[in-house]
Amino acid sequence: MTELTGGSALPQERRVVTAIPGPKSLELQARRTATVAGGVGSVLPVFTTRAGGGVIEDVDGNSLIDFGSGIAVTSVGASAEAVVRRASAQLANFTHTCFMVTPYEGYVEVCEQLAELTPGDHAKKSALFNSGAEAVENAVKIARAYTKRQAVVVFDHGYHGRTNLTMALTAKNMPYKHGFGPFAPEVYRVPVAYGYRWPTGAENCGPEAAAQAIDQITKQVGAENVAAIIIEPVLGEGGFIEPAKGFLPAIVKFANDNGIVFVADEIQSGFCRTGQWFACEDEGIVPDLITTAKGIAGGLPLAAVTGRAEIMDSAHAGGLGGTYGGNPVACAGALGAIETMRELDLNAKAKRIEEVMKGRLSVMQEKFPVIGDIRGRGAMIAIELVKDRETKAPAPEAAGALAKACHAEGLLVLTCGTYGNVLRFLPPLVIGEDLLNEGLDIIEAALGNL
Ligand code: PLZ
Repeated sequence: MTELTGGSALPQERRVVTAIPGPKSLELQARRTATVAGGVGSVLPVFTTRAGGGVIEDVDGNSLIDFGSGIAVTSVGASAEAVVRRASAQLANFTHTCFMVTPYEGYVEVCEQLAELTPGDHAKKSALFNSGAEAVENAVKIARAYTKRQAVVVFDHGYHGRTNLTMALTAKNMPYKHGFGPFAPEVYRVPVAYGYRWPTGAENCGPEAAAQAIDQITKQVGAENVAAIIIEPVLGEGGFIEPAKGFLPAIVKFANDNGIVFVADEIQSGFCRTGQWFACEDEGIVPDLITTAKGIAGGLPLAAVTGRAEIMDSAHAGGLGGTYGGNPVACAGALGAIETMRELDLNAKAKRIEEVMKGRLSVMQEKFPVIGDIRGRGAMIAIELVKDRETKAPAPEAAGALAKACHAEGLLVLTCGTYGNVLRFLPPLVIGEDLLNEGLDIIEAALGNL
């Protein structure tokens, strides 16, 4: 059990002893409402005391099965032994010097790991930051410095963050952008190969969507003005959309042919989440730059831009940085997380989670017409809910009701999608198979009670 859960000492069980949220959580929620800004939401206001392996314990003594991983972060669990050991040792030695003031080995080691693990055998360099949004912003800075061009191309349903530039890159207005403009200029959005909703069907979707995207870039922006094309190899917040086969290679070829920096945003899909170190490996794609965060550091705040050395080196000395970027404790956490991923072969675990989930979800799809589509890879799996399978009218109410029903039973699930109608499953990769199945039982029962 210890090995399976990445070293978490927590009992790996679901335990519901109060209503969820329970009385102590409700008390804390009242304090929170009085002092925490209303704009900061929470999916489920149960206040956490401990978390690890596949569970989250709350102040009322409940233990929830975790199908969220803190939005795809705690792939190794929320208290993985190697993360705790390395980060604690680092904490005792020093918390911070600022890498731009006096450097330390941990930062360099993380960059060495990134060079080894990311796709392609070219010379690579990295720069470290604090959040995913910050990594994406820096990828744009680097691509602009390298190409001496300004335009940035992104896709329908894309999500890249909440800072000003990344809000512009993010597709969905509510809740991410509404009322927060004006947004950064020189950002252009083009179609993505969303197979399930492609008018002429999923089989034609890849090449057709690529042709449309490339046509729009050429006609509306001009390839010679484009610094970067940024895409999530599996679109996360937009609804776990896997671009239809052929789409990504066509876009990469277009970027390569036109001197455009191709950026894979693997912040959600990276680090074993999809059963590979990076989701873009699936179609043999080698990005020029890759942005990572979330799963990289077992829950500590760390993000990176990694890419071709000549592109990464194009920003002038002193042009990239930030006080905390590559904090030593976060770097130690990352080295612990990567160690755990290798030791427990978490790519294999993610593939097994896919097998179990897709097997069970396809049986549910036969019984429940509300499940329009099952998709995703590894431990990044989702169901898209529809009012009826003919029109594919989105059913966000069903997604909300299902999430609520699961929460009441002690299963934490998240929703996503441009239409809010996708229920997504992102368990820690170290979750035990019994908990995984118990979670799926709860989803099945909730579907039956819709
Ligand atoms: N790129 C692909 O998934 C973060 C957002 C949750 P930060 N996704 C979760 C929310 O509602 O804020 C994300 C991502 C992709 C960039 C980001 C941004 O990463 O670390 O949240 O800034």
